[in-house]
Amino acid sequence: MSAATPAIRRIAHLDMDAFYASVELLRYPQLKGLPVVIGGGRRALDDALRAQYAELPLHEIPVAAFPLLKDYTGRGVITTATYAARQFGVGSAMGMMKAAKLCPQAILLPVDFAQYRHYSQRFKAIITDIAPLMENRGVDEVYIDFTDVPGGQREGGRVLARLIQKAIFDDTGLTCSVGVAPNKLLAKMASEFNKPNGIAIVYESDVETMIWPLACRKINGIGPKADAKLKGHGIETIGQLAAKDLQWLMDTFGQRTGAWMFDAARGRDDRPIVLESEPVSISRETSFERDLHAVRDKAELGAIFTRLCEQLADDLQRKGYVGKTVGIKLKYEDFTAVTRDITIAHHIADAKEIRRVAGLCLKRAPLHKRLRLLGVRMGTLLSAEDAQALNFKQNGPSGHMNTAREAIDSGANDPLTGQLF
Ligand code: TTP
Ligand code: MG
Ligand code: MG
Repeated sequence: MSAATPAIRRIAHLDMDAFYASVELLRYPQLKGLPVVIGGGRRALDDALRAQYAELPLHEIPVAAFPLLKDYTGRGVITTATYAARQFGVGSAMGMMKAAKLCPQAILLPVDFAQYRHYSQRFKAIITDIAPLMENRGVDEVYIDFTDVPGGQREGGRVLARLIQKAIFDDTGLTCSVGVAPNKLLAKMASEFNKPNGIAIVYESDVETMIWPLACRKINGIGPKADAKLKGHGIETIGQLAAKDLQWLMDTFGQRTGAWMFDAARGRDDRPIVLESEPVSISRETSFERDLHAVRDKAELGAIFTRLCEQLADDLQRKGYVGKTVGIKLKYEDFTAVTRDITIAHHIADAKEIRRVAGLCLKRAPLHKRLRLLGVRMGTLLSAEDAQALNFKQNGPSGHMNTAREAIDSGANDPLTGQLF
C-alpha cells in the first residue's frame, strides 16, 4: 500500500462454527456428521460412559454407547447443536425435551466450559499472531482489524481470512466463519452469510443488494422488543427501515436509538476495535440511597455486601478468572474512603469464600461513620484454567480446596468485630 492511496478500513468478524459441539467432536471424532447437541446436567452419564470404556481411548467408544436426546428428562436447555442436528430444527436455547421431539436420535453431551475456554484462548492466540488488532467478543467470536495487515486488503480481505481459517484449523481442528466489511456492524452480519467454514466479503456498495433484503433482527442491537415494534409499523426488512426518515425514527424510538437505527440501516458504523487488555482486578460496588450505619443498618448492609460478593463471583466465573486478593472499598458520609485487602493462599471465585474473606477485610476497617458506598474487588487474577493446572501440580487432584478453606478460616472469629457481618 503506498502512502498516496490510504488503505480502506477493513474489519473482520470471526465466529467459530457450532463451537461447543465442535470442541466435543475433537474428543469424540466418531460422532462427526451425526446430530449432536450439547446441554448441561448429564456429567454423571458422561463419566459413567468413560468409566465403562476405561480401557478404550475416548475416540474408540462405540457410537451406540452414547446417551440419546430421546432418553432425556428434565428442564435443561441446549447450548448448541451440530449442523447435522440443526437440520431437524434443533438449536441454541431450545429446551431439551422439546428438541427430543424434533430429533430423538441426537446424541446428548454435557457442557465442559474449561475445555471451551481452553480452545477459545488457543484460537484467539493464533489470530493475534497473524493480526494483532483483535477485539474479544466472547468465547467464540472476535473482531479483527484487517486494514493494515498483509493480505488484509487483497480480494477485500478474503486472502487474509482464508489464511486465518487455515491457521486455526491446522492448530485446533476447528472451523470458523469470517465476514469482512468496512465496519463491525456489517462484518458481524457477513460472518453468518456462509456458515459453516465460510467467508463473506461486503463492500460499502453492497449494502443495498446484500443487507437491505435481510430482516431487521439481523442488525446486532435490534432485539426482539425493537423488532416487534418495527413490525408493528410494517417494517420487516433493513431496506424498509432505511426508507424511514430520521425524524420519524427519532420520534418513534427516541433520539439516540432512532439516530442509531438510521445509520445502521445504511450500514454505517464507526465504532473502533477495542483491544483486549487482561484485567488487573474485577470489582463490584454500589452506593446507597441513604447513608447506612454498620451497626444500626447491619442487616441491610450485610445483605448488600453478600449480593456484591455474589455478583463479583458471577463476573469472575463468567470471565473465567479466579483470584487470591479480596479487597473492599468503603466511602463514608463525609466522602472520605478507605480500602482493605487480604491475600489468601489459593485462588478462589466462589461467592461464599469471597464473602468470608471480604468480611475479614471489613473487620479491619473503621466502621463508626455512616457509609455511602461499598465495593468488593478481586485482584491477583489468574485464568481459571491456569489455576486448576497450578493447584493440581501443587496439591494433587483434591487437596487444594481444603487448604484454601483453612486459609480463610484462620483469623475468622475476631472478638472485637466478630458480631458485625
Ligand atoms: P454461537 O456462536 O451463537 O453459536 P455456535 O458457535 O454454536 O454456532 P454457529 O456456527 O452458528 O456460530 O455461540 C457460541 C457458543 O456459545 C455455542 O457453541 C454455545 C454457547 N451458547 C449458549 O450456551 N447458549 C446460547 O443460547 C447460544 C446462542 C450460544
Ligand atoms: Mg459460533
Ligand atoms: Mg458466536
